[in-house]
Amino acid sequence: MLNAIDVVPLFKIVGTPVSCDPYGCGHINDTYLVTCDNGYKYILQRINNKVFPNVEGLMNNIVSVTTFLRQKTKAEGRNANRECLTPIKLLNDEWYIEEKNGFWRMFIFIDNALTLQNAEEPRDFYNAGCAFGRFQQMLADFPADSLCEVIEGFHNTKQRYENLEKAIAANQSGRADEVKAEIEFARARKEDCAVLVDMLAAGELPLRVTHNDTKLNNVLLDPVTKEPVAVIDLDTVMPGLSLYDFGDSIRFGASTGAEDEKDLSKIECDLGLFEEFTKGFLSECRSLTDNEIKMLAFSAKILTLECGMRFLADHIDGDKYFKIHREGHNLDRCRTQFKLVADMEKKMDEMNKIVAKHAGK
Ligand code: ADP
Ligand code: GN1
Ligand code: MG
Repeated sequence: MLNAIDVVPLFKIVGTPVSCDPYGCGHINDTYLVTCDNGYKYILQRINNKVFPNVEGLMNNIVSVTTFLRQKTKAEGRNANRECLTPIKLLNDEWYIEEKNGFWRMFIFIDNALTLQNAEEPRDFYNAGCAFGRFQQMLADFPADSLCEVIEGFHNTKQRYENLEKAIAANQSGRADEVKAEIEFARARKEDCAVLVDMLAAGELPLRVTHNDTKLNNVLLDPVTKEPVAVIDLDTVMPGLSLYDFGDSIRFGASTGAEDEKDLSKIECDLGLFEEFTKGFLSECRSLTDNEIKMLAFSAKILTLECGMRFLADHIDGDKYFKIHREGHNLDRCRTQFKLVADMEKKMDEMNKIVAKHAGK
């Protein structure tokens, strides 16, 4: 069985590795920063194989999307090693290695860039909006049908609702009775869960290539100018709705508190931050249809509800999916999401007005 440091020399790196330390705050993969004697740095990751059973499909997606983005970036005369996630091959020319301890892959470390867990100033969130809007715009002519669906129904909120009901029925942890209020909160919004899925099925919303995990900490910013540097964490890139990327960004980044804040009085949806992201996203992503624009504000509520239901289902399942760092961690996360949903419901008219203002409608 290999440890992270033992895997490093199997990749085509420049220099001799001198350290390999855990890095970042992701909920899914195990991430390490590798530093070499010559100053070169790399990100080594053990892919969470329980979450991503089809590692080959996942890596094929990442390689084809990053190759496409790198070509476009270079054609615009820009630095693709800094602005695009860049996978590193193994000595045997493969993109990942499977061994007893898991599946490993490596990327160039994008140095001198910030990962924020929350916006330090409103402009950071505007810049995140630009980054994700631009990401989607750049992939507008990428052949979507060449990508595999890495996690089936990832943002199918209707299916996520059904999964929650299944978790409640199975009650593997025995905790279902302790979370009656949260279960009722989700059940009261069952109809909402079907809206985007049904619009997609009816052809009222277009299928696009989307990121699907647009947390603020999945975009890197320049530490001086705070302008976007790169969009990272491409594990869930696959066909989806533009609304998934917009909604998930708002869920995480427009909250006034951390995703796992225990003091719910600190949690609300900050309309100033909502406006910053909307402005940035719409300035870069220019091809949205009228229906997409109409549903942007609503998507923020739905993606937040969906994530809350996923945390709740995982709490009831006994914390099998998301990494937890304390007892009840997933329940705390669920509660912040539901608090945000309730707040967004109150603010929906204002959110719609903000969208209309920046969409020029
Ligand atoms: P997870 O899926 O677990 O969230 P990520 O791919 O987002 O894993 O990586 C976790 C963190 O590691 C990111 O939030 C970021 O801080 C850092 N990171 C990942 N890839 C890179 C990279 N290529 N360059 C710089 N930092 C990175
Ligand atoms: C996970 O990988 P990370 O930490 O960026 C999750 C997202 C959730 C998010 C909640 C593959 O994202 O869907 O919204 O946690 N990723 C996966 O924080 O399930
Ligand atoms: Mg991440």
